[in-house]
Amino acid sequence: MLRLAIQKSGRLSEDSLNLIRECGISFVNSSLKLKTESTNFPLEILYLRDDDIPGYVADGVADIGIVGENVLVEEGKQSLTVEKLGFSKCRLSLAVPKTMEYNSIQDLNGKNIATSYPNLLKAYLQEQGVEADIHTISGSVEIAPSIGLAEAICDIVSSGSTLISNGLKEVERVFKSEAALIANDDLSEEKREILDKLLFRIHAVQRARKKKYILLNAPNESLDEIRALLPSIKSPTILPLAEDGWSSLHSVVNEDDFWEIIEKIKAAGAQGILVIPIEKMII
Ligand code: PRT
Ligand code: ZN
Repeated sequence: MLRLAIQKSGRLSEDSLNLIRECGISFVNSSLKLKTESTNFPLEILYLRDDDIPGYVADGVADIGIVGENVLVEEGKQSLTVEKLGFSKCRLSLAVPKTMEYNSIQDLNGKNIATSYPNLLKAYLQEQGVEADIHTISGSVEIAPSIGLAEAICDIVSSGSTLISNGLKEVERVFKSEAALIANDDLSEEKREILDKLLFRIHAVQRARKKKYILLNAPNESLDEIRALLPSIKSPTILPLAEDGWSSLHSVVNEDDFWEIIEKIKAAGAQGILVIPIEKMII
């Protein structure tokens, strides 16, 4: 059985659990439990604080884990990374009071900066040739300037609204982060095999998230033009419609460029276009 550590309750929890469920792995989830076993896959889930996950995986208490890269790199455990998972995207940024005149990172020389990420910040300041005092605090970093604890902060930002509501402005991006799957580097052969099976499923889920299934009707004379606009996995499926001279075309498009493609295929004569989410995609 493979042991997976995920965050018990916080910003990573729901997306981590959803990913495992979308992989077809069932388990009873209870926020009161500290661990649970899957009923249909050799996986046990441990619920932990995110900060403890890299250490537990490094020590082999858990075999694999899901954690933010910000925590992973801060703890110097980036070598455990198996792959990025594409959710919980955020950045670690430097921010100063919005009234402060700020021209470049050099303006932070000699300043006092509050953060929960002293290692990431130290490395960044060194790289930039800035000498500042780092004041490590474990939470509520954004209020440090207003209570006179620090002149600047270095904290996680996603929408930026926390900074704005605390009278701060983002001035430098120190580190870009997203959730990552990590693994102990000394897994037994049996556990490696289970991890490979899990990764196979994760890839099928991730591939599907980026794609849409598209169906459309078109007059036969437009089909070549439409086909050229629709890169499909192999080649699109084309079926005749009951109405003479018309066909139905089925294909797969990238989520990112599907609006652009849809305008073009409409212009080329496509009608009755349906765009459908794909649950799993194995190629
Ligand atoms: O209790 P535990 O220790 O497990 O959880 P935690 O409180 O330490 O972590 P949690 O749940 O807040 O975050 C877990 C992970 O989610 C982080 O390590 C990041 O990788 C990621 N993440 C993504 C974020 C955010 N977005 C985020 N917005 N982590 C924190 N924030 C906070 C930030 O600290 C700031 O207070 O949200 C505020 C800023 O948000 P915006 O949207 O106003 O900019
Ligand atoms: Zn934490």
